[in-house]
Amino acid sequence: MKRLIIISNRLPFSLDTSGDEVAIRQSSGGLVSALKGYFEQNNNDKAGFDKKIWVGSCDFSQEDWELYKDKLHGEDFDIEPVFIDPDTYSKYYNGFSNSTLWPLFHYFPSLTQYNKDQFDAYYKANRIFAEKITSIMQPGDVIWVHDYQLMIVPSMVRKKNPDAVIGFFLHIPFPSYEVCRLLPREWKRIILEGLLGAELVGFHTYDYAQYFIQTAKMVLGIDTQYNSLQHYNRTVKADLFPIGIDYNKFQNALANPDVISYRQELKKNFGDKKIIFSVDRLDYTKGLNYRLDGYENFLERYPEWKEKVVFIFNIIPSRDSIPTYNERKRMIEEKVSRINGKFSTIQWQPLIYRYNHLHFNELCGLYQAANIALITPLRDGMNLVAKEFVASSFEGGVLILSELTGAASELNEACLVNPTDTEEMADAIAGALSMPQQEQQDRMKVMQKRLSDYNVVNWVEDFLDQLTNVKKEQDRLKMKLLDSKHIEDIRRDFVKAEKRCILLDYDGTLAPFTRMPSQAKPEESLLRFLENITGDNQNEVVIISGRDAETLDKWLGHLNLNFVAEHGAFIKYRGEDWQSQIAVPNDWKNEIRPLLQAFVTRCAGSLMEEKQNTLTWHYRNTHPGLGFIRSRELLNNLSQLTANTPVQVIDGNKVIEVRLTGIDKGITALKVLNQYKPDFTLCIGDDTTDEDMFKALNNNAYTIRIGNHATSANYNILLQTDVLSVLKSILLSVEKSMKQESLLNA
Ligand code: GDG
Repeated sequence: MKRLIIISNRLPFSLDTSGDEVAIRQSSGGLVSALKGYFEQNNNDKAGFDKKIWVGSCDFSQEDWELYKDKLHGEDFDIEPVFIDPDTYSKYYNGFSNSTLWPLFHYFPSLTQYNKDQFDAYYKANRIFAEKITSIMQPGDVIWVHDYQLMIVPSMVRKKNPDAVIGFFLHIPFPSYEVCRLLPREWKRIILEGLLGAELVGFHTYDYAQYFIQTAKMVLGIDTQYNSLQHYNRTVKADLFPIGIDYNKFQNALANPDVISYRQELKKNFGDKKIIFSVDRLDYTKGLNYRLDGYENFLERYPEWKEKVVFIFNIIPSRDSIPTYNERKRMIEEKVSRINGKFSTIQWQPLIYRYNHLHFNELCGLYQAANIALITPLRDGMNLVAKEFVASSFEGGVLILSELTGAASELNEACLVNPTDTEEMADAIAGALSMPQQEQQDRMKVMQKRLSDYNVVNWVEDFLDQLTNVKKEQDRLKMKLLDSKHIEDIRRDFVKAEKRCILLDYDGTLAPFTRMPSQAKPEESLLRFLENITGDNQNEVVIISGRDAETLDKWLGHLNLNFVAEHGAFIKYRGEDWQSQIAVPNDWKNEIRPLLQAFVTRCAGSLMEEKQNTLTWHYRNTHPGLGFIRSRELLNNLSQLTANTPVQVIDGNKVIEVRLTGIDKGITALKVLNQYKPDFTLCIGDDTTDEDMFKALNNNAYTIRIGNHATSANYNILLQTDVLSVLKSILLSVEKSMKQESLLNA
């Protein structure tokens, strides 16, 4: 059975047990509106889920749940409530979620609290959610975690269920790195690693996704490529999925008799006055104060509109147990009274303020009756109200929208304003009031087309499709992963063979990368292993590296090994001297060296390495963004400088190398094999330069690449730290490997 498990902080309803009959009250809010839309419309969805389950916390006790759960059958989904004790819940929800993450992610660092106790409660609550998910999970389930309250859940679920399919969607903005870095380091790391427990992390806009990728790069130092992030042995994708609305629900409301009569009543009450409308949860991110200032500025500077316009200003109660929210309410109410006091006449009140929930029909009636929707948050992940107003339009209407909402990146035909610029807002209101009807309709049509083409069902399906694709991509890679059965097959051939050649790259394969190339000296365990296998005359072990001959001699020269230095410029067969493979003079380096030196100066942390036949620019220790940009510039410069020369440029793993053409590890590996004519060949490497070997050896060798890159090698090993144990299991006979282990442990 294919099941979709949705996880959000709150279940989409509450239970009212105060009367004789238990009543179910549906909650309002962006996420609930969106997902309910999907569940209701789409019982036979494309993804083919047989069952949908919603996991969330609730405002009823476990006892009440047991009593009333049967009443909840018949919904479009099953319900799995999560019970969190009130103290933890308050610190997790009012505390860390809404007094740390919410203000910070909406660019209100001055309102952000940093409280360890609250972070711990957030961690604990996330763990309770993760445990609940793990307890109901079955193989094949798709897990979709929602929003900022649950950012650690993906990694917690992953830990217990390594093969789980997990998606995460963030409904609020992801802030730029400069803002995100204000969080204490440990919290930042836990949160980012939490998100990277998912396969796919979704955002509303391109910018949010980019900020996330950059922050992950800066904080965790991980590798990224476009929108893929390499986290340990997994590839995680970050992408944008601008949330849609249930478009038809708002279009259908145009023909709903209750909505029509409410709309007509409104129109009758206000006569030919133009209606400006807004509805928001009470929240400092919504820019309510500036909006009132903007309206006041309009009334002052455009007196010709006096008595011809009315602003219906709706506030929906929200988070009233957090002190900041209550203070704001008082400030707003004072401002509303002041504006009304200043401009009202006996027959006209310019502002109608309401502080309560609206019935859906009432909301639609207001959307339809309004000439202008004034939606001006200081920050908003998306803002569904703007989209709902557009979907409700039937004879025009103008959307005035803050440029700092996610919706602004999709609704270009709206009048975009900066929400703090009260003068611009006033001008936009005046402009909208006198905009010709035809222009209003033209703009609306373009936006409506976009909203109906990508509605909430498309949004859900798009996200789930991408999630499946990322998982498939991971599985494809997994099929190449070297497992114990492959090891056994390779080992069997190794044992049978009379002459064996083992070609091993050094950096990133036998030794981990270090800050400075000179620090990557071989570990004692590696030296003992090499000594052990080279003790058998049937084995020819070749260290095939980009390193210079001197370093290889210094670190490994005392062993019974073959060496290839500088990718093949020099070869040293076992017991012989180094032989140069190059007949051309090295004066090309004089041209290239100054350019590389200039890039060292232009990019702090980078360094140039000069070998006899190679010049290398390393940028592993630079700022990741800057290093990458400079490397692209350098490649560009080099391609011009090396045109029509015998020199090639290689774009490696955080290095750019310049060396003579005709020298590569592939050609060199064939030379070595020709020398020894083995009946068993094993070749391991980690870099682009090793791909030459994998291709050249083709089907005549077992080839393995470290990391999860696409490769011509037969297999991948994900981590460099696993290389030695893999080599031991293949190359040491059973008795020898036991002896080796005991030697190592001695
Ligand atoms: C978060 C992000 C993002 C509101 N009051 C009533 C009511 N609503 C409905 C609206 C709309 C929804 O709630 C509000 O959506 P928003 O997008 O404005 O905001 P948040 O709830 O803060 O949601 C936000 C969203 O997630 C989705 O990803 O857009 O940026 O902050 O659908 O119609 N509906 C009714 N009565 C009300 O009183 N019937």
